Amino acid sequence: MNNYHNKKIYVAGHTGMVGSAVMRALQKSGYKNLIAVSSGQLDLRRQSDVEDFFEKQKPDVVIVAAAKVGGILANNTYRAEFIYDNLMIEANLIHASYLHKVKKLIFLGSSCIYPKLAPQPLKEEYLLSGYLEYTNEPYAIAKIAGIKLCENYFRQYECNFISAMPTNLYGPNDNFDLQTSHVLPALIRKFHEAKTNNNPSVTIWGTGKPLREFLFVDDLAEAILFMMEKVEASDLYNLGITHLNIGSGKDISISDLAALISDIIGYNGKIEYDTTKPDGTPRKLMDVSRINSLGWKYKTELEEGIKKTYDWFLNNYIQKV
Ligand code: GFB
Repeated sequence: MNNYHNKKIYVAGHTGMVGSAVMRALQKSGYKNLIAVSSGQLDLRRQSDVEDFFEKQKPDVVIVAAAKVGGILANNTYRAEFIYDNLMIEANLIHASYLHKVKKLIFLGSSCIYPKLAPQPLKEEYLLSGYLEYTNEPYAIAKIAGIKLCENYFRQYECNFISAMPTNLYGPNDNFDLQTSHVLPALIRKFHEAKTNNNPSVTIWGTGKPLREFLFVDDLAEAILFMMEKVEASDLYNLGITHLNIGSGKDISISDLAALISDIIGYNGKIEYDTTKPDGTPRKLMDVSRINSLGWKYKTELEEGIKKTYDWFLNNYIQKV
């Protein structure tokens, strides 16, 4: 168990859904020495600016929650940005952390790193065992590179840098833009607006057949603190694994998710499917037995998490018409 309570912790990407959840979890756990800087003040794609920041701030722990993220359409549209921005952000933060002797770094990826048709549930060992899903290949390649950066900065420089691979996340401070968001927040907004405007139907993308696993973002934040305090690089790499899957271990079809969200919001109209939009990976359920056996398990069931996210949407995001 590492006690970083008097150490300086830098949360890169602190204003995003994951970064803000990590800040909440750190503050709730009594961590006081936190540093954060907005993307307007520091462009993490600029290597010299990142190294100047580290020279000045000298963080002891770095949590890499900064990334260019989005749903299936954003990934498939801004393909160059998803690979370039994420490669630059992670390479600069990981290299600067090495140069400035950061004691612990946690890198965040996503379950899309796994091959499109790998056996389910996905074990950590399945990484790089097959072709990736086309729609999010740029993002996945960048995140796989981040995992490999952490692993090899451990092997060559003994850096205590580890990677967490969360499943599809949702929760407060999510992105509700209908073009760039992930499915769960998009459906919350679609069903809310359809109910408010008495629309006869809601159109969702694809066939509704794909299955997705979901994890409430505050549960992920607790997993990140758990890994910061209790998982060392040597624990992982000497076991022959390069990262830990973080998820609920349960998945649901997009159609059933839509029906659940519609029911929670109280919408009574029809659900229609726009099959011109991509389905993406048919399924990406992760095996989370490793992190569970180490001592972390998800807490928030999907229905409860959707209700909490809808409440946040109503109190913080709702478009005043
Ligand atoms: O959440 P999502 O955008 O990303 O889409 P992925 C999940 C599934 O929901 C797809 C369907 O089959 C979508 O077609 N879907 C239905 C919708 N209606 C909607 C809608 O209104 N909006 C959205 N966005 N989807 C992402 C990767 O894949 O998963 C990222 O592209 C990242 O890189 C993320 O890994 C976690 O789960 O398919």
